[in-house]
Amino acid sequence: MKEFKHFINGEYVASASGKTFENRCPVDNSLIGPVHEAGEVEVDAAVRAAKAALSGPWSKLTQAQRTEMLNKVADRINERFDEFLEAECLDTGKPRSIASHIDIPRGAANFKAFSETLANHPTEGFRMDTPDGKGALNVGHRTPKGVIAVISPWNLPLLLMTFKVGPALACGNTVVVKPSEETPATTTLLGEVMNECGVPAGVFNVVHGFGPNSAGEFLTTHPLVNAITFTGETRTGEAIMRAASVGLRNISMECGGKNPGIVFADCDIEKAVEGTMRSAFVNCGQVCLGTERVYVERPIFEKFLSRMKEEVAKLRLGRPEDKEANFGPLVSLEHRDKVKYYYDLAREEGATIEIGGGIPDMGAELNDGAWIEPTIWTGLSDEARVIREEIFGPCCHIRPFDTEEEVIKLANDTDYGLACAIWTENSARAVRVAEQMEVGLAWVNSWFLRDLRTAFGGAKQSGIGREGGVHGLEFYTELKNICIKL
Ligand code: NAD
Ligand code: 6OD
Repeated sequence: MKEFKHFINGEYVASASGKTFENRCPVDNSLIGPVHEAGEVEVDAAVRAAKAALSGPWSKLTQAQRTEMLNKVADRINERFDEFLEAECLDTGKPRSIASHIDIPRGAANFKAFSETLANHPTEGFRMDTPDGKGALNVGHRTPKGVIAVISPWNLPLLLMTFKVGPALACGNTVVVKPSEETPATTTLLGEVMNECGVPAGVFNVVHGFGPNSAGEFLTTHPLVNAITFTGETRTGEAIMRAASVGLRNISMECGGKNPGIVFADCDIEKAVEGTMRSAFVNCGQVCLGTERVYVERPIFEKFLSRMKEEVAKLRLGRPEDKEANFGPLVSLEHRDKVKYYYDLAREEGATIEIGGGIPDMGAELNDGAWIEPTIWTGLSDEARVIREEIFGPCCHIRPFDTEEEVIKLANDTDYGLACAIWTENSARAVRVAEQMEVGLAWVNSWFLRDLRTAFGGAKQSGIGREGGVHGLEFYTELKNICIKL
């Protein structure tokens, strides 16, 4: 049995209160082990350790030394790949074939990509005229923002946490991470890697627990936290924004989505089916960028729908270690209740259930797990709640459209604005439509294809700010202008 402790000032520590909660594997609801729940005492200790580390050996490192250290962290994650893989798959139930291609490699890459991009980013400089004719030089100077609180979700636990920790540390900050209560394992393991790579104590800290009246709230309301970076639901983001407003702390928000897929009749239909299958069903549909609304141009609607149904029928549900399996359970029984609620609501709202719609019989060994069927609906009204609310499960609604103008309007008719996927072989149309989409990320003939130098984030209720590449610099550093009179 594993035990998940906090990682504070370079050491694993138990909660003073002795309070723990259970971490269960969603494959069969078996107990993985107890997780210590941080109270105000542990959160305060972690934040103070992070604050102190800002003026310790960490602050003396040059950018090049920091880059070298973070590269080592990336290498060490790769050396301990199998341990990270096992931990991630136990916590989430996802197939190893997926975690070994997405979660763990990206978890490592996040420590290399940002430090290298930032190290090569120029600083702004302006020479100005002055009345005495001698002029002045303005030079931008960036310093770390300070202690960064990182609040992360459960769907891609290592990947999404390191997407923030990587750039935060590359910019010279220190961090206190509060991973999701559902997935404490890989963040806890990362503490060992930090120690192995010589990252000074207090630079990387982890506290476990829940949101309200627990570690999440204690961390985001702590006055010594200088900025908060969050990934999770929009409603949680609102609560964190309220907490951040006290003391005027900066925030970066990566929140929910209700992303459209737009399939034009001039697409390569097999590519569009393959891409939409991934965007709707990979990671059991638990990807913020995932497609829950698919709009298909009428001439190919029937063919596209029938190809999607054929492919869904081929999905293989199974344990993470099952080499044939490409579809795992949802992250928890609680999340399954939420997704199942929407499956039932779809029926009530008049959907035609094209495939799926229920809970599969997985046999005696797995029936206690959080399994759910991959599902396709048609026939819902554009006002249905199933069309408007984020479900975060393996499901999509497919609806025909007739004109480009109509589909742009439909796709944008949402409070969210994270991502879209456009399928067409007409590049002029692809650009025209992409430019009109109210989203932070528009993919054409692809989905979740990531270049870590690019901006990542959402429009509307999907987020505030951009991270990725040099964009994190604005958030993770304080920019000072130094004006030198010549
Ligand atoms: P969630 O909002 O329930 O939880 C996210 C984190 O916030 C967890 O660590 C949780 O404990 C913490 N939290 C909850 N309430 C809090 C509070 N009041 N104060 C401080 N912390 C609090 O989200 P989730 O269910 O873990 O993840 C799924 C959601 O995340 C979906 O909406 C999905 O779209 C979104 N998401 C967005 C992105 C993105 O990049 N835009 C990426 C992944 C997931
Ligand atoms: O690829 C990334 O950097 C990223 N943040 C992906 C988010 C996926 C959401 O579930």
